[in-house]
Amino acid sequence: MGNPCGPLAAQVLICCALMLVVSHQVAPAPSPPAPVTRRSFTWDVEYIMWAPDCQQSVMIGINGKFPGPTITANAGDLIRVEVTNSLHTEGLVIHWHGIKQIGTPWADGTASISQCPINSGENFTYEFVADKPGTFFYHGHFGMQRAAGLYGSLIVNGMDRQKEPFAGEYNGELSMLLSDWYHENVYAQSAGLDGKDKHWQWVGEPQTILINGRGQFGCSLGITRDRRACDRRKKDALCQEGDKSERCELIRRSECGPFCEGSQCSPVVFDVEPGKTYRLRIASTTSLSALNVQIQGHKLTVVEADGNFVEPFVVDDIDIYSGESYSVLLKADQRPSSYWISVGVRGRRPKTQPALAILKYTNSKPDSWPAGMPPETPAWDNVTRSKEFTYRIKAREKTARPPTTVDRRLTMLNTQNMFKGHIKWAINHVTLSLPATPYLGAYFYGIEAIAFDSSTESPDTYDRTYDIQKPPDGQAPAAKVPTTVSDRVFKIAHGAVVDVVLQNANALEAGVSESHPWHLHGHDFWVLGYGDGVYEHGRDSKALNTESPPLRNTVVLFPHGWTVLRYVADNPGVWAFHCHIEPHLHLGMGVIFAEGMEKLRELNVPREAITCGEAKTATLPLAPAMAPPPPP
Ligand SMILES: [Cu+2]
Repeated sequence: MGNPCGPLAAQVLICCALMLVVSHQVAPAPSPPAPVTRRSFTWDVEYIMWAPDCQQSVMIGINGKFPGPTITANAGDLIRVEVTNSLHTEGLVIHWHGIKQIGTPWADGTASISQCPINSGENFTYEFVADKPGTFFYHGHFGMQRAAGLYGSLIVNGMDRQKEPFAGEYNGELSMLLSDWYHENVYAQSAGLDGKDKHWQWVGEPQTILINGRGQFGCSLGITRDRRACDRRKKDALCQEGDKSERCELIRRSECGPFCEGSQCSPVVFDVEPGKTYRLRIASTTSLSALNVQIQGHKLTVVEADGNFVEPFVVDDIDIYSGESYSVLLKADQRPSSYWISVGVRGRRPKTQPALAILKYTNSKPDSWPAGMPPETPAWDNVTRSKEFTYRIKAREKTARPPTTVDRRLTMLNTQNMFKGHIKWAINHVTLSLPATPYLGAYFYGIEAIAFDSSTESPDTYDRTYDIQKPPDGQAPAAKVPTTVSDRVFKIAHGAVVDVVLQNANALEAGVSESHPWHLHGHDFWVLGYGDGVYEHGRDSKALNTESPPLRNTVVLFPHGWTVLRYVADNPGVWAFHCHIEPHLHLGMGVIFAEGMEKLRELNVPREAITCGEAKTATLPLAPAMAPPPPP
């Protein structure tokens, strides 16, 4: 496959044109186009042997390394990534989490939704504009490839950094990409999740939390359940420099202890200068775990969430769910020394040790470990504390406010269900299964009728007699709606203002309801509010925050509670909206918004992005279903 994108100028023009359509602004007087910076990358994606937590595993690497390279760009830059799939037995896509893909929905990197998976041995070029500054990341969005290690950081700075809010308040930047790691490979994980009846197997808790791709399994820097194993590793790590014996080489490559220099699992050390302030960017691409981050002896000032500046507030620690990102200001205002950074599990009974990193003042004693025990992250089941943190996030002054009139309201009941012996997650009793033909291609070529179930839309609400406090089998007969598996979509008209009420419910087990971080592609949304129990529009809508709701791309739905969000459907494309917990999405916890499809012909959709499944054979040669726009 060649470069799927049109010439640079055309690309930029399309984006600019769309942004103008979106904001309904009068076109400014013509001026020479600003030079666009193109940032190009060539990536080879393959399975590699790596020891992210001191234990050798097979994982997905980019250009031979894990995690993938960090992309740093400025807002307005054109990012071009040529990806070669060197995974010999499977397809591949990469999603750019937090990038809106304005005018380039085919570059969103979602298999079966925005594009065909890149075949083994083939390549594909993503080309898109970094539409705004923020802390983002990228990750696999096919099968469970994210959980296999396919991810990395994507940092977008403001076009003029000095004009960014808070720019004058920090001297340097630090970056922390959080993830979790399983020793069982993703094939075994997904086979277990797909299993029927007694063959169904939950993935369980991860073995290790990773910070920038590094962790220490069972050996949290000496604070370990198995002291002897830890000591053994420590001893093994004492290979002298220059010792080229096979044993030492092996130790260095894989089983090297956390104390061994140059190890793939040595703890991350963040160097800071005393008296300076840092913008610490934190993003989470965990497969399962909700996390809490704290730094011994230091306060954190939250200033950014998912690429949007928020009203600053000071905390001792932050909660972060998969799919979220934050920037916090960190002042190196303590005695010059070393301090622990702890990252612990929230919301699930932790069987995973907290991850540790070190904050090190530059003039502190070299090689000194922090004194004292690492800070203990809050009790895993203290949901009230998580809510308190989350409810404090408010938009920074000057953030765009949401429209006040709403065109469409969708209420989404989140349930866990049995379907023909399989455990699934469902939205309004429908569990998502993706079609072979990417939706975007189906619409582009006008073959929706054969590509997926386009006879009806997904249900936009649920039977209000459903008791969210009870498991599905405890429901009254009228509310016992059978679960179906479907690839239906919501068709959203271009420009519509959409409210989504996420309504949590009880899982299969009595008394259990889980937190779900919901992520929307192609958009930021305003988080209008949260609450416990059932959302009652007449009562609860009055208390929604329409004055300072934070803009985000991921939001948490708390157990047995509700979350309301609003977005403007101003970005034609087919966008996933789903729980960011990898095994939950695998079990069907998501919906599809086919948005502004009437505008699709205005986009320069590259054929190789969307030609597979029925699109390959339906009509040859394929022609777009809609006539191209007239020449200017
Ligand atoms: Cu979930």
